[in-house]
Amino acid sequence: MFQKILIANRGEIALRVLRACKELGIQTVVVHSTADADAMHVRLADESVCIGPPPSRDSYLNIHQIVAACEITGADAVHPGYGFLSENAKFADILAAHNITFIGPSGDHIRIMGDKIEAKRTAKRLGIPVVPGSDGAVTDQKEARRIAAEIGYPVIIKASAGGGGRGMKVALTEADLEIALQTASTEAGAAFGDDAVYIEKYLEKPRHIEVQVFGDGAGRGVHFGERDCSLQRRHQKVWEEAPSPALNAEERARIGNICAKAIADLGYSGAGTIEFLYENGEFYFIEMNTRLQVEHPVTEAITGIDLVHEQIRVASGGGLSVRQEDIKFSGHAIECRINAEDPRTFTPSPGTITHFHTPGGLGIRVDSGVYSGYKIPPYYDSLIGKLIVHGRNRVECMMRLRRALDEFVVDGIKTTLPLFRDLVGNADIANGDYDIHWLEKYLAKEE
Ligand code: MV4
Repeated sequence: MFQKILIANRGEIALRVLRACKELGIQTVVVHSTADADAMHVRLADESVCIGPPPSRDSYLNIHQIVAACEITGADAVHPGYGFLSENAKFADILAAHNITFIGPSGDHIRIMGDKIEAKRTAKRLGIPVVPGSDGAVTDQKEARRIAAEIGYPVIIKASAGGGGRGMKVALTEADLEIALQTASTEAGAAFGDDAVYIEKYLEKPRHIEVQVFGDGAGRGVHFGERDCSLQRRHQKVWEEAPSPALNAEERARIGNICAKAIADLGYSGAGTIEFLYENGEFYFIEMNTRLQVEHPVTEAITGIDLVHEQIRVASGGGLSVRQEDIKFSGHAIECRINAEDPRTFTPSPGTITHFHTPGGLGIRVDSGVYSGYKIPPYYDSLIGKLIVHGRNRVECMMRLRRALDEFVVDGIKTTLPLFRDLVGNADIANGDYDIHWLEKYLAKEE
């Protein structure tokens, strides 16, 4: 097991990883920018190293500074959290070259999944159902027209270097195809330095359902069920739940087992998320994330398993603590992302939190790095905390969530709490009847 882990992140996820390290008796080092000197994770860590000025590229993304911090403090592993360097293959490779363990998959597996064309090809080879479309990159208009005619309109053009919604164009008919292909490719070249694009059948009203997987790097793979993350705005998830209200146990086991086997065959190590669009009872792979995700606590709530413990165990060579048959699903969990934003326009609202009071009681978890008197710096993303509620079933979970939202107090800044107080009372949400477009349509109506 590791002696000392360096946490290369900030905010609630730095605290989340710190808690796991403490439970496992592992010493902790955090790195931080000058803007985060007063952050909770800096106060609670055994050691801290200031690695630069506020902009991320000079601090949380500065690989050399982070490696130096490892050398100075004698850390034997790095947990990257999510965002920042968590899916940076070069960072994983550099750490390996310094004999420091990256708590995550190999640089090669990160690289494969970062290239969306290569990711899709790999998924298909491993037996995962994918969205019908081109076999690889599409370069000329004639080929694009042939493929689009074959799969049928509407189609979507996606950047291979994109992901998370960046660099996509929809063509409703052949008349739109030429411009869609051209603009997608030009935009991808400008944004990512890679103009490769591919074509897929455009699914009009899918849900976003993702499967949590883990590999031990030695040919074993397990799944921890799915999360439904359809409630999002501009590709930012807002509300996530497990299990998905749309699936039954048989569908869950079928897609879960396909994913677990794929992870085993790939020789994948650590936590991963296989993302699908789900429409008319079918799953279609879109992307794989090679990191721990913001919404991992809903999976922890329904399985009772600490996923950060598992990441650390696997990375240290101790293997997974569970076999597939040990993973049992119990009840329902919902996560609300509390952002320092206007609840309607989502305009960031940094500033000082004058009063912060979190709900408690059975089935309530709040992951947050903020406190009364904390000043939210304007340089980073606006997530200030997550409310995770667990109940024996979805109805109980929703009742408890409504109560928890009533107890939650965040004064001094705007937050997304009022939006969640509206959503818990909405009939579609109560019925689990929503797709990836639901929230944006709802917000447009409310204006
Ligand atoms: C799609 C799609 C419809 N059809 N692909 C957006 C994020 C990126 N991960 C993939 N995305 C989409 N891919 C096909 N073939 C619709 C989306 C999409 C979306 C997906 C998940 C969650 C929210 C979304 C919002 C808009 C579009």
